[in-house]
Amino acid sequence: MQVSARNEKYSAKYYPDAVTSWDQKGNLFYFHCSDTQLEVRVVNDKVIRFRYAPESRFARDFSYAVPADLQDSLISLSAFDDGENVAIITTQVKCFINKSNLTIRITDHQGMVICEDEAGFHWQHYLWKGGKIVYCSKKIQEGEVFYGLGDKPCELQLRGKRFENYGTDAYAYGADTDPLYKNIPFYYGLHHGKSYGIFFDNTFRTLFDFGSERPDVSSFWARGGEMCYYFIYGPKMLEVAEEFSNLTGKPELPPMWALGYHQCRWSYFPDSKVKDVAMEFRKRGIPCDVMYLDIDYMEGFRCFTFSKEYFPDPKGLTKQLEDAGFKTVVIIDPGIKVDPEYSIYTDGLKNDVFCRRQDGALMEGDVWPGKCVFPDFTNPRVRDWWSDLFGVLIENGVAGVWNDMNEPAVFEIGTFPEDVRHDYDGESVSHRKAHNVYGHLMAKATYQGLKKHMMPKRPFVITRSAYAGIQKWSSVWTGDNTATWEHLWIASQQCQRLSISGVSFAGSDVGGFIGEPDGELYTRWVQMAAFHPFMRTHSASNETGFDQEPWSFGPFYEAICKRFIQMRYRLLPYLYTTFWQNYRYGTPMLRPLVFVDQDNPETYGRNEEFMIGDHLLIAPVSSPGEKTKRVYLPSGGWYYHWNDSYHKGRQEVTVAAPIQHIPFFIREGAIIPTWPQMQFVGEKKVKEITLHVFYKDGKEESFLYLDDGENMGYKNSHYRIIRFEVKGSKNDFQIRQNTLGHYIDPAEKFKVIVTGIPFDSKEFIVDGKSHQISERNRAIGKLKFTIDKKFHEIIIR
Ligand code: MIG
Repeated sequence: MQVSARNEKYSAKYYPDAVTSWDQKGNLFYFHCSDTQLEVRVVNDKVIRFRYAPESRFARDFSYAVPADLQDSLISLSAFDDGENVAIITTQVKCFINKSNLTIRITDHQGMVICEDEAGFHWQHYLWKGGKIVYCSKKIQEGEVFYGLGDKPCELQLRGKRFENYGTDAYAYGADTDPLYKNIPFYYGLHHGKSYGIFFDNTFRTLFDFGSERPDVSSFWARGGEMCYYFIYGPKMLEVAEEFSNLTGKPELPPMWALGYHQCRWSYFPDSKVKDVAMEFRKRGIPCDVMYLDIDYMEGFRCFTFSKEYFPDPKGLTKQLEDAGFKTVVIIDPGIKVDPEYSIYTDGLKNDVFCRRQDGALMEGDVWPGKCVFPDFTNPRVRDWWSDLFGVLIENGVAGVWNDMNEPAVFEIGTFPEDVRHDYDGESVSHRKAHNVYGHLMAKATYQGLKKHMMPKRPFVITRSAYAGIQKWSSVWTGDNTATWEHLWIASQQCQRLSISGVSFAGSDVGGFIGEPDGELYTRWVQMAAFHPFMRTHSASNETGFDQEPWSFGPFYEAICKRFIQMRYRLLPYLYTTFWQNYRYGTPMLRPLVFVDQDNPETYGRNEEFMIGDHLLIAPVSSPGEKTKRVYLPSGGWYYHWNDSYHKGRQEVTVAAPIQHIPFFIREGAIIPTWPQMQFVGEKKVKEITLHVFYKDGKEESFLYLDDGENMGYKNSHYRIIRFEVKGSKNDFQIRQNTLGHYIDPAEKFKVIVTGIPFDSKEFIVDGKSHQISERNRAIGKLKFTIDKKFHEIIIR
């Protein structure tokens, strides 16, 4: 029948037929089928991009994740046609393109299949919305597990589940809520100890299925746009993460103060309240670097204004805070109030910066200020316009900007209707295509604005919504969580997952945004967040007028929270070095256990422990009343922080977990740098850095990165990198260092504290000069001495 035939045509899925011809131009390959085409771009020896064009029409080659100047960098490349397949070969992988159906099979050089298509590329008409739904399906390999996808709140391992990305203001979400705020269409597969990544660079609504629909098939698809994805080979998961960062852009270094403790509230006002809270930190000796102003600092929620009533002298306020060692961060939402008296609105109209509906009317919607219009951040001209607006904030002493509501969120209707038009850097598209990058590009424009007005100081931006690659411009937080134990656990999953999705600089609202935690929950959250890259307490206003600060739960909990915030400050050189690794190599700061020990299937399903940096393993307590905690230790040897006991890895240990402790371990052979306790970054000039050294029978390396912590000079070799190597045997232990870079660090001494020496040591030799080991050196079972920072070699025997 006519009708059903027509239906069939439009509901059918179309699969590629045989390759009729193929050709190669350098590292680009084209495969022609009767009505489809595939482009294969070999980016480097581990990274291959596939673009599949139904009906042979490629889209514009453009990305909001991958910088346009990405350099292809290959060691070697060859290709041959064996009649059945075309094989593309690099030093790392072999990629076979099946000429009968365009399916892809990628193997390593031993012939092990890493990633293999099931049906591979296919598509469907999308009659109602236009364009095509583009698909790719792959075989799930034996024992394969999956990770990644940004801010998903569930457990780390994703097999058996299905997800979608469409940025959503997910107030009070739960562990099963999907989608959330961020859109990071990137995942890892791991099987037989080898891993790869798939980055599906498509900004429409994207979907991922890891064996939920069919148990042995994984697939991803989008409701529009192009089937464009990158295959990234590891085989180490950390290598996949680093390649993904290479592709989507590495972050800059944050100002060091942003690693400190942040205090936030919806909202602290008037200005006297902000000052009072800040001074309370100093009075109680709880370190803090940053105070936030939430929406009530503005004049009627008008962005880039200050309330005349509550913040009559913003410059005076930020100056007083600065004098006491606090930076001020203010919120900026995308909604611009419709108000003919408001210059940003009128100027925006004049410059035609606001989004329009398909028929030309402005996109209007209610947010906090009432009726608003919204800049089209997908337009480079609008981003420039927006970036100019930040002058007024910088002049008033603001040090960082917090972008909220940029999914975008709109009252009543949730988000923009799909017909809203966007420039999309010159393409003119509907909201369907721009939705998932709206907040991403707002953060980009904000970052651009801060840079423009703050140079040579480093900007600080934090955003709620994002697309892949956000790390280039901004940090993130996990949105509107609740004050429950489940959410403490969720925050741990989300921060780990964001970290492996390119976005290390992430944190949660400590204690929960919605509702009130009790002292125990708040304290456990502080203990965990002390080891997260971003640490901020934030909470919403409520009827009881309860404020969420480290002292809100009485002196018992205050003392514990204080101890952990202090510990974070002493650990700043270690944390900062971990930021440097993320900036320099794209290495995730937080690492799930599977990233540390991927040959060991015991780690695949572990959610409870994570590592920060190379050497610290943390096991947050996420249920009330816990007295002990079972912790799985990955391979290697581990020292338990609270009593220095040594434990072999690849086993579960049970440790005491009283409220005064968070279980944490240090890798054997590690050198953990710390510096003196401070109330805020830069309070004291550091004269001496302490090196906590942990004996290992064998070798291990550690790093210490130093620079001025606030300016951009590190990009021009104003930094110092110290690489330590330790080497231990049954009767001696050596520590060596070498350094790189031009920065002169003011600290002149290292205080060295060695733990775990198994032999009866008599002397330590520093660059050939021997020193006797006395009782004094040996206090509390550790060896301690202070030496010139420029040493080359220490031998203990
Ligand atoms: O509709 O600015 O996630 O951190 O305090 C709520 C007020 C808007 C949501 C953010 C939250 C912030 C709040 N915002």
